[in-house]
Amino acid sequence: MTSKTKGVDRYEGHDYYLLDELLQEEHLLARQAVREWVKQAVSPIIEDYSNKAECPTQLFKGLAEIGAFGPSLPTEYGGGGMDEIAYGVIMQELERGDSGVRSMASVQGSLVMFPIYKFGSEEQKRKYLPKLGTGELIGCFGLTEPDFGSNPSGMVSNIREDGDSYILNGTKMWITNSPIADIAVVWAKNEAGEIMGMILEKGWKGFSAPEIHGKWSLRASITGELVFEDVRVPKSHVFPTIRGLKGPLSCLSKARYGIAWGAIGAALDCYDTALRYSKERIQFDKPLAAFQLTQKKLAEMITEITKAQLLAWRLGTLANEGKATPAQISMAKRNNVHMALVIAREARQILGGMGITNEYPIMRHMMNLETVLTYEGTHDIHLLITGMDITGINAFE
Ligand code: TGC
Ligand code: FAD
Repeated sequence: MTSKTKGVDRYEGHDYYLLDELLQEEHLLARQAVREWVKQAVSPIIEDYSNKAECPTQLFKGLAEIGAFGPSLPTEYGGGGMDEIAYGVIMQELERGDSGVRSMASVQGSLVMFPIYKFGSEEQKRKYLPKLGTGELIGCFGLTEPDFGSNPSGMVSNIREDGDSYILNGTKMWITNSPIADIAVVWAKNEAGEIMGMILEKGWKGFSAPEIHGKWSLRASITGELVFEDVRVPKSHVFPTIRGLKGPLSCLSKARYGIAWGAIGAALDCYDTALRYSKERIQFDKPLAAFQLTQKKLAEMITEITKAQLLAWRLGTLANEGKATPAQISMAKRNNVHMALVIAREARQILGGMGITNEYPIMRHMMNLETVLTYEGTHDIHLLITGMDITGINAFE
């Protein structure tokens, strides 16, 4: 039996450079708790949910219980009160289970709770954050539009003032959790062309969230649109002071940081599966692991995983000191997601034909990682962010 034949999960982690010695007790405890939860709640069901293209919504409650929503936000506002490295290791363990499960936590914690915490009025924080932290309310984050993905500054969703309210019109596209969300953090332009953020509640007149079907990637995560047809948004639901693209982009920094850690989890699961399989599968009277070409693949995988772990750890220490820049976060997100996708492809080869089945997690991770490479800023957009940072020249336009 190899690492994870459907529903059986024998994963124990890999730490080639003894990086655990750099972690504190609270990080190790948090990681172990999430690892156990993934084995018990995610691994036994995830292949089936992914196969059916259905979101395991029952996991929201468990995610809240293990502290996966806003681990580094203050406890008085529904967060976990831990540091950025704890947040990172939690995302890593979740994505070891499935990128879609990590997405459930990323969106809730970093794209819904974080903006309300950072930009919301005290009333908005008190009203929403505790219930988001316990999973009693589920949120989504609407930035991307049908015609404005990589370039959100061009968005056409708009609000106009009308007495005590704003009237919102527009459409958001590719929104994780939107069809099941109770609230949506939405970004739209005011009459002066400034981007503003607001909190919408499900059921408001003119507000709908149809599901997007037909995804071959992130199939255990639900994705939809947000459609606004003359939606009346009370002024008390608008973030009072934040204006401009830096509002939503700062939420993306928080989520991209989590993905930089999360992607390592998917890579570790693929590596772990391939390593075990290669020791057990016999061809030409030898285990696959005895062939030099297999060893090359495995040795390169653990090298790349170790480099990614070092990048994430250093980024985490910078984030704890408040020094991690958006460009540093872009570098780690881009490198680590691409690393994971390359490893998934190599691991799939080691399993031969078995690698394409859902008896093993590899193909699911590989398909998921195609989304992770694209959302939260595409692979190329993050390269251009690094390019701009080191040259001072904007090559986007
Ligand atoms: P630009 O002029 O560069 O910046 C506008 C203002 O924002 C500031 N800023 C940031 N602030 C915080 N964090 C960041 N990462 C920031 N990046 C920029 C910047 O300093 C400036 O501030 P100020 O005070 O001067 O106004 O803006 P631009 O229009 O040129 O755009 C730059 C670009 C292309 C890098 C940006 O638009 C971008 O990152 N595009 C990618 C879009 C993206 O990532 N979308 C993600 C949508 S959400 C999602 O995918 C969720 S998936 C969730 C899941 O399921 O897990
Ligand atoms: P485009 O912007 O059209 O890009 C297409 C290609 O062109 C890419 O390869 C890109 O790198 C390249 N390109 C674009 N501009 C340039 C340039 N200047 N120079 C060089 N190359 C360029 N968004 C949300 O707001 N909230 C969510 O919850 C959310 N969840 C998502 C869930 C899923 C499953 C997916 C697939 C997407 C999600 N997104 C979400 C949207 C995601 O952030 C966008 O897909 C992403 O930002 C890219 O936008 P796009 O798909 O419109 O691609």
